[in-house]
Amino acid sequence: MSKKDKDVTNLIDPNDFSICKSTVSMIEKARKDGVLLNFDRAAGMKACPIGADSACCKHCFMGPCRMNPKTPYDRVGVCGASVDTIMARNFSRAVAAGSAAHTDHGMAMLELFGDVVKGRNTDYSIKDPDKLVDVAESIGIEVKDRDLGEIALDLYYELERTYTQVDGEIPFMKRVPEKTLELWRKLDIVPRGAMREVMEMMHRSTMGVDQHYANITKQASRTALSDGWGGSMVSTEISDILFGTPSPVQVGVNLGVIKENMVNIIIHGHEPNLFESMIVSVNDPSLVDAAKKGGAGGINLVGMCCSGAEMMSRHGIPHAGNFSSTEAALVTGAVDAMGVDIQCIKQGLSDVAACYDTPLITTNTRCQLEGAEHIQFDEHEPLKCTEEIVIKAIGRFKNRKHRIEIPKEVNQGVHGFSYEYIKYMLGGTFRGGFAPLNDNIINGRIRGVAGVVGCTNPRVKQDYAHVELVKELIKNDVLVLQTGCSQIALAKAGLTTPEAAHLAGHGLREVCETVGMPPVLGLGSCVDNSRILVAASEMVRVGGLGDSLADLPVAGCAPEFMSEKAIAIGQYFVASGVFTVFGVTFPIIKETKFYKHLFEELEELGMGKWGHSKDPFEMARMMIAHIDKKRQQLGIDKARDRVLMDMETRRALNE
Ligand code: BF8
Ligand code: SF4
Repeated sequence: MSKKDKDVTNLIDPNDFSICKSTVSMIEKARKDGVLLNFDRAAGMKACPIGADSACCKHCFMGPCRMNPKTPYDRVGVCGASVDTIMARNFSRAVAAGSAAHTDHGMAMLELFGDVVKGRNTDYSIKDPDKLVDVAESIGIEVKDRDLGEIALDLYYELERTYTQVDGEIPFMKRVPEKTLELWRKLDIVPRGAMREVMEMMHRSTMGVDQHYANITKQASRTALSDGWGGSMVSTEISDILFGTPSPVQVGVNLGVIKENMVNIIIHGHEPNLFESMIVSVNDPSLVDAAKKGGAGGINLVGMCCSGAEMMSRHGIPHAGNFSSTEAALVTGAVDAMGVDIQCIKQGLSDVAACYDTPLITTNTRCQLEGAEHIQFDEHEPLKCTEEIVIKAIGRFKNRKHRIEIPKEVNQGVHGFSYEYIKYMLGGTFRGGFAPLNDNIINGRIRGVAGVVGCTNPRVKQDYAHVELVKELIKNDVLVLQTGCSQIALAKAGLTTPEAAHLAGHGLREVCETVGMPPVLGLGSCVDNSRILVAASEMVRVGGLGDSLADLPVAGCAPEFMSEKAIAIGQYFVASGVFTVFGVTFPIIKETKFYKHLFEELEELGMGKWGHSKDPFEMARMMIAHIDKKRQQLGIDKARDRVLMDMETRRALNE
C-alpha cells in the first residue's frame, strides 16, 4: 500500500464500509497487516464523474469525446454523435458484455452435457432425469415412450440453437406467455441466437452505425433476452440436469464457516463443474488422510460468490460471503487455497493472497491472473486439477506462518428454492402448482413478488441496501425471491429462516407460517434469475393475474450492483415486462431523451421500465407503488383492502 493510500484510507471507519461485522473485522486486521482491500481502494479512488454519467465515448480514435453532464446538449462528438447516442451505445455494450458472460458460461455447461450424452465424458452423468424430461417437454421435444438417452440428445441439439442459430426464435421462447411473445414479435426483439445478437449489438454500437438511441435500445433488449431466456436459462436447466435440482437445505453462511483446525479451501466463481469435482476430491480418503497426517482435523470446502451460492443451494456447502468479502476471507490467514474459475474474480485477490501465502489458483483458460498459478481444469480429467488444489492446500496448512483470526459469525438459514420446489412446496405432491401463490396474491395476503438480486459494490456500504430493502418489502407483504450476492447478504442478516416470518406483514407471515417457508426465498446464483422468469411465466399461465408478464404485480431490484452482467439482467427483466430498480449509480444523464426512453417510454411500449435510487427505503416505496398500480389494473386492489380489514377484525377478536 502506498503512503498516500494509507493516509486516505485510515481516515475511514471500516464500519462505514459494511454492515457485515465479520468483514469489518477483517478490514481492521488487513490494515494492521498493511494489506489493501477493495474497500480501501474504492475510498482512495474517486469515480470519474464523466464516466459515471456515461458521457464519454471512446469507440473510435477521432476521440475520446467527452460531453458535459451538466449541459449535455451543448456539444457533440467529433463524428457528430449526440449524448443520447453515446449513452445508448455505452449502455448497450454493457448489455452485450454481460449477456456474453452468462451465455458463454451456459454454453460451457451445454458443451459438458453434450459430451455426457454422446458418451464422450463418463466423469459426469445425468443426476436429475425428471428435470431432463420436463425441460425437453417444455420446448416441444417428444418424450412419451422414448429412451432417456434419445431425449437427452435431442435436447442437446435443440438447446445448441440458443447460441448458434442465425434466424428464427430460440427454443425457450416456447415458455414465454403468448401475449408477451406477441409483443416481442411486434417490436422485433425476439432473440434469434445469442451469438448473433451479441455480434450485432457490438456491430451496431461501433462508430458510424446505429445512431438512434431507441433503435440501439431495441437491439439491447433483444441481446438481453437472448441471455435471460437463452444463455442463463440453459445454464440453470443443464446444471440441474447434470448436478441435481436444488431443494431446501440448511446451510451456514459467513466468514465463521472457515475453521482454524481444518485445511480450508475456498472455491469462488461461477461454473459448477469445478466445484462438483472439488467435492469429490475433498472427500477422497487418501487426501483426507494426508490432511490429518499434516495435523488438520480434515478438509473444509467452502464457497464464495455465485458458484458458492449454487453449491450451497444444491449440496448444502457452507458459504463464506459475497463479492465484497472475497479478499477479506484471505485476511483470516486460515485459507489454505483459493480456486477460481470465471467472473467477479478481482485481480486484487492476487496481491492479498500473496500477503498471506495462500495459493491462488486459476483453473479456466478464459481467466488468468498475474501472480496466480494456473492449473487448467479439464472436464475429461476433472480430478487432476482439483486434487492438485487439495495437495497445495495441505502443503500450505502444514507451513502456516501467519497469525490466524477468524470471525465467529455463522448464520444458519434455508436455501435452495428452485422453481420446481416452490411449485411442490405451495401445492404438495398431489396438487403441486402455483395456484396457491396466485390465490394468495389475488386475496391480498401476498401483495406481490419482488426479485432482489445482484452484487455488492465497495462504493456503497456492503449489504446495507439489500437488507433494509428486503426488510421493508416483506414488512409490506411482498414475497422476496433472491439470487447471487444479494441472497448471501440476507442470509448473513438472518432472514433466510422460517422464523424470519415474524418480520413480515400479517398476510405474508400467515402464508409463510402455513407453508413453513422463509419470507425470503434464495434461488441460487445469478444465472438462476432465469428461475424467476420461469416462475413468473407460470404465474401468468395459472391465471387470474393478467395475460402477460407485464401485468403481474412484481418488481425487481439490484440495490448494490457493480457488474455489466447486472445491466444485462436488468434489461432482460425490463424487456420481459418488469419494473426494475437499480441502486448505487445509473450510467446515464437525467433529463435526456435516452433517460426518458429507459425510465418511461419502454413501459409505454408494453415492456417494463427502469428505476433508480440510492436509498433502500425509496427503492421499496417505488417497487410497492408499482405493485399496487398493477393490482389496481388487475382489479384486485379491493381484495387486499378487504383482507386487511379481516385481519384487523381477527386481531381485535383475539385481543
Ligand atoms: O454473477 S451477484 S458480484 S458473483 S455479478 Fe458477481 Fe454480482 Fe456477485 Fe455472480 Ni452476479
Ligand atoms: Fe468521438 Fe464519435 Fe469517435 Fe465516439 S465515435 S469517439 S463520439 S468521434
